[in-house]
Amino acid sequence: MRNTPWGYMVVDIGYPDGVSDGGDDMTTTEYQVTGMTCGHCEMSVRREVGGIAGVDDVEVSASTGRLVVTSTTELDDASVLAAVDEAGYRAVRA
Ligand SMILES: [Cu+2]
Repeated sequence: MRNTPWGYMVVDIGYPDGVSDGGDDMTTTEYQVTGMTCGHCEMSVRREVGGIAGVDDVEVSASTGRLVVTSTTELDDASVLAAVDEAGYRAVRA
């Protein structure tokens, strides 16, 4: 875990994100999470995964177990799996 998750965001502000013809380097990665049962579970996962440097958006569903992470950089699977583990659940790359 990095101490300053916002460091990446600050660097990114200089980027022209209006340009979307291939210049958008957002990465979406899907995972399957087991053990979530309700909205609180979703929230814990969202909070932990959202704290990873470079993560822009986290979509998670307790009913399907689907976790979709949008990030500004290619994510290290291990850090996402560790974050989910930290929240108290298990994830595998989908
Ligand atoms: Cu729950």
